[in-house]
Order: sequence, then C-alpha cells, then structure tokens
Amino acid sequence: MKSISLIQFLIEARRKGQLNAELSLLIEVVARACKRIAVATGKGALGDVLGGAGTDNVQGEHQKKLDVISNEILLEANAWGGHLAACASEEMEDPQPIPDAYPKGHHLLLFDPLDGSSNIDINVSVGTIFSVLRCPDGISQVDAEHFLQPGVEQLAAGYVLYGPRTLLVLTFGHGTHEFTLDREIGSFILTRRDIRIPEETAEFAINMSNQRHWQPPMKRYIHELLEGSEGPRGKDFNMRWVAAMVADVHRILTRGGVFYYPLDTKNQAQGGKLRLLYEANPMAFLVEQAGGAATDGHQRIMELQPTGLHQRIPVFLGSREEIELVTRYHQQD
Ligand code: AFP
Repeated sequence: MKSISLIQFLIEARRKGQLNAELSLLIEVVARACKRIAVATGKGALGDVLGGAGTDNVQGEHQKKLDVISNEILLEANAWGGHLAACASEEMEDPQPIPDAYPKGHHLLLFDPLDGSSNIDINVSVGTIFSVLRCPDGISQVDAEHFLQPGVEQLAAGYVLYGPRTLLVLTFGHGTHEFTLDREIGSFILTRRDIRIPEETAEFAINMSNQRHWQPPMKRYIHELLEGSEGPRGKDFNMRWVAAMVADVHRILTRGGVFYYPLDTKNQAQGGKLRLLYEANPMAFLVEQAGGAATDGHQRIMELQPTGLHQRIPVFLGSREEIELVTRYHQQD
C-alpha cells in the first residue's frame, strides 16, 4: 500500500479546494507540536514530567507538569508562523495574542493541551484536542468574544491520542481521517480515510460512580441499558471508561459506541463537566463528520451559541441511534 503522509494529504486537499494554504500550515504546525508532546509524554519519570505542577488552572483544577509543558509547546509552536490571530487554551483564563514581533493570520486556535491528565502518572492514554475558527474580519485586537462562535463555524478540528501509538484524527469538513505517527521517520501517515461510526451500538462510556447524582432521564436510560436482554432494549450492553475523552471518543471512531457526560448535581452549577469550546465542539465535529451525532441532551452541540470561553455543557455523542434515544428521553422530561 502506498503511504500518504499528512503533508501529502493536506496538499491534495488544497488542490481539491477543501482548505487554504494558511489552514493547511496551521494543521501541520499543530501536528508538529503534538509530536513534541508525544515525546514528553513518553519520557515520563525519565524526563521529570510526572506529578503536579503546583499550580491551578483557570477552572481551579490542579495542573500536572505535563498540562503546563503541553500548553507551552502549543503556544510556542503557533506563535511565529503567521497563520493565527490568537490562541485560547483550556489552561489559560484569557486568549493569548500573537506577539507583535510576528505576522498575524486569519485563524483562531483553541485547544485542550492535555486531556485526561489524571491518566498521566498511571501511564494510560491522554490526548490533545484542538478546534480552528476563522477570525472575524477587521479585528485589531482579538478578545474572548471573537472565540464565541457556534461549532458549525469550525473550519477544522482534531485530536492527538498519546497511547501505545500516537494518532492524529482530523477533520476539515470533508470526512474524518486518522493518521498514525511513524516514529522511525517522524511523520504522520494516513491509516484510515473517511471513518464511519456504525449507527447502532451495544457499548457505552460513562462514569457510573455519578449515577446517584444524575437527572431522571439519564437514570431511566442507563437503567434500561443495564437490564440488558431482559429489559426494554432487548440486548446486552458493555461498558468502557478510560477517563480521557480522547481515548473514549477514539474507541467510538474505531468500533462504534456512545460517550456520555451528563448534567449531575455535582456539575449542575457550572452547566456540565466538559468544556464546549475545547472538548465538546471539536469532538462533535469529528463525530458528525464520521456519521455520528452529538447533543447536549436537548439540541445539537454544534448549534449552541457559546456564552463564555470556558463554558461547560453536558455531552452525549457517538452512534446515531443511541444519541437520538437518550436525547428524546431528555426532551420529553
Ligand atoms: P482532565 O483532563 O482534567 O483529567 O479531565 C478529563 C475529562 O475532562 C475528560 O477527558 C474525561 O472524559 C473526564 O474528564 C473524566 O471525568 P471523571 O474523572 O469525572 O470520570
């Protein structure tokens, strides 16, 4: 089989008019930065990157050293290329402007530099998630409000999964595609084109320890799944939970399934657990481009109008039939 590198893939997409040179450069730069994050993640104790950084992020969460390192790598890599107007990170309160010394581009980049950071110290998969928006025209100084665009406005989105293999999964609105990092040659190589998520599934991902805190529609839905072949669903379901959204979504993009982080009494005051701009929107874009669905329990995630840079929402995504059912249960409530 002839191997196609990420760069070749992007050049071909440019020739087809699917993306422009600046967006293509942006994706290459993010991919290159993530190779460095993969190296840092892989070193573990040998690189002195395990454990806490001794700081809290904007959400009041304790930062791990690798959260801080990954954030720095992405900021530094994206500062000078001329493809960005500004960046926003889950780890920083305010957007980061491009330094005056460098040319400015037409794009806005949002990222969760290291998703699933509780997995770092136990050597389980973690990831980076990113989303790209167009910067509104005529802006001299980019503010948080310029990032508050609904997910349907995303030009590209993706994640890099640092697991036994380092994988980049990418969309720019023409399907969802997977690239595997060939560590010997240092390039991402196309390994799956046009990923499709099966419409039906018998596998779900949720943190069951929160069950008693859920709202009635969620309790009803999961109760019915757990009744298995003797219940109203008439089949047995399996459960998986990696506690890193990137890994859980990657399983869905590989063999189908659904991922849920519903509203519960613990996260209700914040509106949910997962961040709309750094996690929900990019994952919704990837999942929809692969034929799946993504809602907040009531409506399509990508149509939500963001109200804050660090806004959180409930997330339901994956195989279409299950997402339609769980959404119906919430809408009927
Ligand atoms: P961190 O990156 O702060 O560890 O959070 C990961 C995450 O946002 C998401 O990737 C997981 O699906 C989810 O949290 C796990 O949440 P629980 O720890 O509540 O299971």
